[in-house]
Amino acid sequence: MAKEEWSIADFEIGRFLGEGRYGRVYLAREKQSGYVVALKVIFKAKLEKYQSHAKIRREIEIQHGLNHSNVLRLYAWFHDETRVFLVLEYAARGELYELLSSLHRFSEKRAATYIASLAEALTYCHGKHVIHRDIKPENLLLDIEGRLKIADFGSAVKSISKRQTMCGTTDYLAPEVVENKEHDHAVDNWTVGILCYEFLYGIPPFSDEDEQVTFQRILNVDLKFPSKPEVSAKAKDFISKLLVKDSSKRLSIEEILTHPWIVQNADPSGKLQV
Ligand code: N15
Repeated sequence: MAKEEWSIADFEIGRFLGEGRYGRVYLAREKQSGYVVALKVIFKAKLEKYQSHAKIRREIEIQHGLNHSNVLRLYAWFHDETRVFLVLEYAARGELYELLSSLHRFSEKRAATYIASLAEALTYCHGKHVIHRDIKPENLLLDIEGRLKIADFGSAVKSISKRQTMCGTTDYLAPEVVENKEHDHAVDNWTVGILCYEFLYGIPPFSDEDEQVTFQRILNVDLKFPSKPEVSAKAKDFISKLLVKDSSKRLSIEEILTHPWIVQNADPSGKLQV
């Protein structure tokens, strides 16, 4: 599947997969090769309401330049009069979040494997100066082999996603984001700590019905490890070294990958069956 100019006529459209940033995502098949993809449809009218085409174009180009086994591929894009289409990698096992909901929590092996895959993806992206800033279970997908894929690099876009971030996912915000201070890729490392806790305990560490309480718990790093479910001392050590208020003192990505809990538990293939 390599071609200069694509059009919607090249694809058979299948079932609706979900609502992504800016648009709807459908299962699709490229007619010539039979290759199965996820096709995202974005209405230009909707884009105009929020931001310039140039900005979206830049974002597409960033995403298009990324090629890593733990980053969901953007294979191609094209447009017609009214719509922009993104030809994305199809992740057959769907959202990691769904798996976490059905299993309630992950084993240490499963948690460490996903965290290591996430760290590999972040190493790659940080190396290309792409900061994610919106890692959350909903943006993590699983391919047919059970490999983790980061689906959405919303780095350059602020206007629409900001509000959603502020009302939907308070749980994942780093202290420096809550305080509206300058921040860098250490924000992603904080989020790795939040996700790891959520994988092992089934709920994020600072959650509260009252968002203001969550903000306070984040700012105070009010981290508690319940006695049930039982989690190993090494896993708690790992989480404690990521959920550190001073961003310069958090484990670096390299230190994540060499921490004893990761080394001893992560499956090196990154592939896990359910
Ligand atoms: C502006 C631009 C550069 C953004 C580019 N990035 C994205 O559009 C990121 N994005 C990826 N937004 C949506 C998706 C997406 C890709 C959503 C869902 C899927 C996807 N690939 N595969 C799926 C998928 N597989 C599933 C299997 C079972 C149930 C649901 C599934 N969704």
